[in-house]
Amino acid sequence: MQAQLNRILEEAKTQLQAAETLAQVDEIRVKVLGKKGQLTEILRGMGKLSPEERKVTGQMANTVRAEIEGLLEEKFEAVKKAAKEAQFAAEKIDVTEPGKETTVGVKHPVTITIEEISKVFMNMGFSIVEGPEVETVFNNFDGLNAGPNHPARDMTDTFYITENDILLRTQTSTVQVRTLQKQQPPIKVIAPGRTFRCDTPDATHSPMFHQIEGLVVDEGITMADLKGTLDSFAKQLFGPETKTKFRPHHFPFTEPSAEMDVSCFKCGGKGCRVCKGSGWIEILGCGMVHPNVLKVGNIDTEKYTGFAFGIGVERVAMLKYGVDDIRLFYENDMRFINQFK
Ligand code: 2NL
Repeated sequence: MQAQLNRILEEAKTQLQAAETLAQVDEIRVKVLGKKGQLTEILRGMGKLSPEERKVTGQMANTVRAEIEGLLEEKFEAVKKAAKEAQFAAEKIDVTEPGKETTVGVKHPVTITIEEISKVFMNMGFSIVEGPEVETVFNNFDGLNAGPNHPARDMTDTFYITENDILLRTQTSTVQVRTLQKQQPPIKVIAPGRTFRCDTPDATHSPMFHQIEGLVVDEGITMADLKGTLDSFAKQLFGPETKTKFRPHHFPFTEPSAEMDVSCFKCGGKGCRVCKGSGWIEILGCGMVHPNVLKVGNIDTEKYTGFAFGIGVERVAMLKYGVDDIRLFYENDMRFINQFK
């Protein structure tokens, strides 16, 4: 029996030396110390021995058990440590390796232009208002004094969502109609955003484009406020030397109405390609708000007057950056977009 104990010990030692995983170590533990293990069997068979033999063998069995337990514990720790080291090695990060290159985007020229124009008006005390691109026919036409027979309402000029009530806004004045209905004067807002018209795309037309409209309503607002505000805007956007001139025009929502030209920022007014030789560039439409439009917001037209204007964003961007085809703005060709860094 003592020879057997020695063999068990030696065998356990050899096997433990070869073990590489926690599972293998545990397998050895079960084989030797488990319920049906080799050492357990020996201890069970000790009943048949004489008292002296039992004493000696019992002592030896306990020594062997203690030694094997110690070896198991040692190997268990060693395997655990080796596993952790292997994991560390596998997950090691080379901090000297060059990073992955990331490309930083640029702002779209239309965004840059909207931000530039908005900044000028914000510095003059205007707030920015926004509204939905899908609108009611009332907010887009009737509320702006463009009655049922106005030509812009034609199916061929406007994208209708439903036959009579819902459309894609053709101008951002819809947002100002909403403002007039929500808020009493003083009102001083600009409404930048996307607008839609049934146009076949060419170098100067796109079915989707951007507008910034402005609206001021208060006591005692006159054409002088309109001219002063828009002249100051032109000088801030195109430079302090810029001159402005106002030509009579017609819009259903303003009376009187005008278009504003700025002296050519390229040639200073002498005449060049940008201004097509005239020295002037048309930049926006404007006018004194029609009383019928103020009435939509239940505004007392005896007490309050106002002025409004509309600027085509792409047109300003094309002029400022010398872009000769509006479609370039929507093609998402990075060779074009990256030029506006
Ligand atoms: C243009 C002309 C214009 C307005 C827009 C407006 C808005 C309200 C009341 C009155 Cl709520 N007018 N907007 C006025 C005059 C001209 O835009 O040629 N835009 C590119």
